Amino acid sequence: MKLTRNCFLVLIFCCVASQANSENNSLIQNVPGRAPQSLNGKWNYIIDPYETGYYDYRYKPFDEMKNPGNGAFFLDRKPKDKTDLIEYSFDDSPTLWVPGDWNSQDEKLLYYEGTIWYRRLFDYKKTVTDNRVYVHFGAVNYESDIYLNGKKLGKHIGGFTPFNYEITDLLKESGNSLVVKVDNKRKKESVPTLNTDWWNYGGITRDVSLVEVTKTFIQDYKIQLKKGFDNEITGFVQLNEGKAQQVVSINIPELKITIIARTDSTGKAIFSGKLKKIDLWSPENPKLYTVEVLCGENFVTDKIGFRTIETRGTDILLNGKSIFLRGICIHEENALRGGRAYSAQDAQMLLNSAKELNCNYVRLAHYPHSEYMVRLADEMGILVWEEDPVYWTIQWENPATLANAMQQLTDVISRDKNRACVIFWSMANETPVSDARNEFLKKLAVHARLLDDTRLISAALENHTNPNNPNEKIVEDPFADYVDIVNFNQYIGWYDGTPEKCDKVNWIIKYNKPVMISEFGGSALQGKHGDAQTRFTEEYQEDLYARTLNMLSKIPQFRGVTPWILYDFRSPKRVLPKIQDGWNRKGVIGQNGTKKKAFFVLKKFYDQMEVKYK
Ligand code: GCB
Repeated sequence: MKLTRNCFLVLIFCCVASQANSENNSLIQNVPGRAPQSLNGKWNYIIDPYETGYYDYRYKPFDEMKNPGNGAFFLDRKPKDKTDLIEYSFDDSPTLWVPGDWNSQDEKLLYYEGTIWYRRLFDYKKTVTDNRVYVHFGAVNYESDIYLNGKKLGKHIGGFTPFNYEITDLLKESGNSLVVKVDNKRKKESVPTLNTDWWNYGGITRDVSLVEVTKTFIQDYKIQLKKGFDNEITGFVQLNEGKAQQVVSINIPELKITIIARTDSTGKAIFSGKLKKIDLWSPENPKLYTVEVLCGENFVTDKIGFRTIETRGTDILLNGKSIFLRGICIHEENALRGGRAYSAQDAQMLLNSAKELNCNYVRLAHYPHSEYMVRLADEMGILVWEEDPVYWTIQWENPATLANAMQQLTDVISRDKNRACVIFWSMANETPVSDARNEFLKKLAVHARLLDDTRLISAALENHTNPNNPNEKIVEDPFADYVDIVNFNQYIGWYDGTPEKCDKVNWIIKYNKPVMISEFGGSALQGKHGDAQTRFTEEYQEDLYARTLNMLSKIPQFRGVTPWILYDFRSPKRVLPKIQDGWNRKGVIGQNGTKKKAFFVLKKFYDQMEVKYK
């Protein structure tokens, strides 16, 4: 009996899933470049901690029923007459701003983790009858079920990557109801898992837009320098349909180049072409070329930079020249507002601060940040590390967890594969070594290389102390054999002794690869002063920075560093009253935007490194 019931449920689930997948819902490349219509703005919302609008009283999901009835919120019903019983109303519910997290918009939602339903009404008239229309979400944290005019478009898992659904057949010219059930409950099997050191901001945290495209259109493309060459571009153009023999052209007008290719039966055209003289992209010269991709009447324009990145022995070579990465870690948060960063202005604020430090590089921790960040980094000449949210302890042996991590990695690579600024794909942060974890990370690394062989693979690893010598620190991790750059986090002077310990420590790192320190730091409450021995003072943090940088400079393979972190950030783990009050204080800039003393130590070091590597 039990078996029959389970089989039945599986069947129903398959129906819903295959319905959603019957359209082509692969990611659309370069949404900002396709004149999208924004659905940002005020959305009505209903807080639903018991998921009353999703499950009936027998805990069966309404969206798996033939006739869900009046309880299903996604139907966005109104009473037909005065006898009709409907116990919710989007029309009379308050509004939240989209994009944005819910926690910082309403005090009673600050700590909320659970389900909130969003609804937005809109009209849309296609410019050409035959065209297709997609709805695109920059990111929704963490799980979302999406419905248009009462029909389910699909379910998306993962809080930091984009997704889109074709809505052509469901779209009306007026009165469309787009309903999104967002659930940010942390779960053991999720990526990230239950335990993190950042705020679990919930909501539709990035832009929502409608994208109108021709019936056959350029869904995706990759245009990059061929691995190992600085005078040849290669890549692909993918149509949304499996149409063969379609002529595709890639034009770079400034270089007077046109490359023609033809699609195969899957609608994919692979191309390559020589370039005569090209101005390579670099932090000193963030040159972006206008690139046009055409197929019949459909075309997309993008701005793309070309550069090479590789390692040779212990050097990182950008366009063939050894570089030192003067970096800083960044969370996707606007500290001044105390909420998720989501706009072009937020990205500008964060990257301007990194520039003020004289950075040529940022680590976007601990999950993919918005497309605004990487597009702006491309323009500003800031190299970028992007990271899969495989953080601390996830379920290494759970195939669904691996599939989830793999999908998030796939989507960020898919979205940002044309950005010159992105040089690293990071698989994970501070994960404990075990056979299962090593296998998990190896699979991610193999997958990332398969999707993109032009960038470097890394992960923020850990270090350990020689049991016979407390001043000997060792970096040794089986996954280090699979990365291009050995990156590790270390907190000598904060979690491990006091800053003077830095003066005594000797590092043993037996890898003939570039070594970077992906985190170091300590907390200081901005404006709190004292001597350098007093925890949480700016002086302590300043001293820790000076001694750490001195210590790290002695590592022969040292080629870059991203201290933890640019701005203070919210974390429910940080409960010390009057000092932390829900904030991790390791920023070199405080919650109010004021630079701490450590900021200037770091800047001075970066000024010196810039000269050294000129
Ligand atoms: C780490 C983590 C980072 C934390 C930081 C800290 O190692 O990677 O997410 O916020 O330490 O402040 O303890």
